Amino acid sequence: MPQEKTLKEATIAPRKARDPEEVTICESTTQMLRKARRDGVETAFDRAANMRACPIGEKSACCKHCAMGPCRLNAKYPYKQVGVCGANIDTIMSRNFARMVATGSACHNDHGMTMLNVFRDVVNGDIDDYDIKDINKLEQVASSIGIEVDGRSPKEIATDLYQELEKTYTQVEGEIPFAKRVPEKTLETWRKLDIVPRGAMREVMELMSRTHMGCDQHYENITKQCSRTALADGWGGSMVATEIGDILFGTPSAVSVEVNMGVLKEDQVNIIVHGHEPNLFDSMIASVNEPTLVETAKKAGAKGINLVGMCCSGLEMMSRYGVPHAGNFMSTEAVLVTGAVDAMAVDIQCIKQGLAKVAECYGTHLFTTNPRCHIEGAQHIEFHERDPKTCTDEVVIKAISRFKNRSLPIEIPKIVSKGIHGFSHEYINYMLGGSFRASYSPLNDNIINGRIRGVAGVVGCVNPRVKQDWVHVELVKELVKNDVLVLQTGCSQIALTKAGLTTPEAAIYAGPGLGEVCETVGMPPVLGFGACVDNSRILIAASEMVRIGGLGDSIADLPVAGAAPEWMSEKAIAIGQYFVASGVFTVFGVTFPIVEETKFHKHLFEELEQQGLGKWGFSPDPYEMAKMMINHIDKKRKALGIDKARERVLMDMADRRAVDAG
Ligand code: BF8
Ligand code: SF4
Repeated sequence: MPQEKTLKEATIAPRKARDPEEVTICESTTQMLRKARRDGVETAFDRAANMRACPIGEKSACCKHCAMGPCRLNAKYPYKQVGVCGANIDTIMSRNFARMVATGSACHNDHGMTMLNVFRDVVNGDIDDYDIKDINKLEQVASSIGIEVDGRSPKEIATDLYQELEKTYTQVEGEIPFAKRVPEKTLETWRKLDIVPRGAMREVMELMSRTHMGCDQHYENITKQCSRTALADGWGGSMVATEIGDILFGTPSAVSVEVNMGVLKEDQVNIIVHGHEPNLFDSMIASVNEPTLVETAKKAGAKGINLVGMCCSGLEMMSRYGVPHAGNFMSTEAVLVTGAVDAMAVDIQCIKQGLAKVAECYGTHLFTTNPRCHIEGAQHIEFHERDPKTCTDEVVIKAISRFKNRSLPIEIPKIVSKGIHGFSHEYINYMLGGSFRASYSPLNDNIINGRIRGVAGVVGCVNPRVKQDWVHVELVKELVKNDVLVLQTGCSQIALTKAGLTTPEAAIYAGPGLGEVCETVGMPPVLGFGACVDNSRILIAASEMVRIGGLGDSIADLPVAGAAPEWMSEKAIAIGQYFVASGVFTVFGVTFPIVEETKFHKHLFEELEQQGLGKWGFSPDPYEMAKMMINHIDKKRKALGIDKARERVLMDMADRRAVDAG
């Protein structure tokens, strides 16, 4: 049996082993980590237990930007030393931080640009396999940046939209197109600080150039370019990815979805798509529904072909089509341990190289599909948007043959959580106001009258340095208990779904004010917005709250806060920086890559706010994090003069309950 042989060959005895219950609260992952241990298979959880985070790198106190170094400073005495070139701790840390922002922004922009290229090819008739699914959205996006839509054909509008949005990437002077959507006062602040993005390629290039040895050596000036590059992500590449995704694949609206490893089916061919761009997934949906392939699967003894998603690819398709989702980033190796996955197809970003070894152990086909992402040991079948099914059909065929030859025992955790997802900005408008008076006014009203204390975006990764999902879940429970409405994206949204907080019934976790609103509208206290690029939906929601009025003139005035409690990726740092630059207090957990009590730290954690932007915060503790966010929300309520309203509401409700009880 070739599969048995590979399983034995790959056997690794972890040096240090932590109890699965200690490293995750996800029951499926726990069960699979136990099985992995029995099978002698290693995962990132084991590697994290055996790889102590480098204490110097963790605080960003080292530099390897030239061969006079690498230089490392002492994080305990940061100002005692400088690098060989004389760079001090603030320069070294801000340059390292800048490169994280540049990489994160580059990732989202690269993704957005791929989407835009597909859109161009669809409009020009060079691609037949995709189409413009949402004409309404096309018109909305076009008119939001000043493109005439009345009396014009979708093709005319789309052609102009493509040409305009291309500037998001390629423009060298001026302001990116979606700057037009930024609330006026926020944009004014950016102009004053000279941080309005020109074009993403230029901003990323300039940030990389500035961080070369001997170039920009003032942390404040580096931070400015960090903001501009990060804003080119949030209001640029990510926003294009979201909007074009909606135009091509449909704008999400509330949909009930099954999440967790129990969505795998023992008697079916199981295929997982993991990564970030929706193109591969959309074509995979077409392939698994291809009658000849379904027939082949049946002939191989399968009841059918079961397609599920993971990470952000999964979120893209669960929000739009209700496709089941098997789990977040720290479950991608664990899911292969079920032995039930016949093929996993990946595209870009957050794809652990460790998957190749685990896939080999269980005889799962691991396919890379994107020219940007090959993995040693994985099979590469390149995906071309102009001919997408050649790749996805082949993945399905290989998956069927693996199903036919399954020889290892299969163990699928019987755990599934249902949740409601697909809360696009457009759907929230409709949900709150109905189709005739779609509006954010009810949201603003409920914030002003105090039923909803404020809004928090809780987003981002999971990280084996902390207990998987736990920080997310505890933080969100604490926030909703205190009447803070939570918006979610990314791996966080999956963590909360598994914990049961994305159903309308979860209103019982909410405080009395938020609970009442949830019950009236029939919505969960935690609204899933989708993948990480869909953090741009949160920016749009915040802008809409400003536009509707009553909550200040800029995003920085709103009673809102953000958090990425289990972050790990450079994309998360770029997202954090664009939220901060947009005016949002943003708290990160796990660790923060800066030495405390340094000038650069003070700049990010205090001074940016004084410039009219948001600011960074840090705490690894979910309760402390919630407290920081709630205090910030209350500070903003007070500044808006709406702090008293909340006291009245809570008193009213207590009175009402007393009356009811009577
Ligand atoms: O972009 S939340 S682990 S999957 S980086 Fe990655 Fe983090 Fe998950 Fe999607 Ni986002
Ligand atoms: Fe050292 Fe300066 Fe070179 Fe960095 S750029 S490695 S601090 S000499």
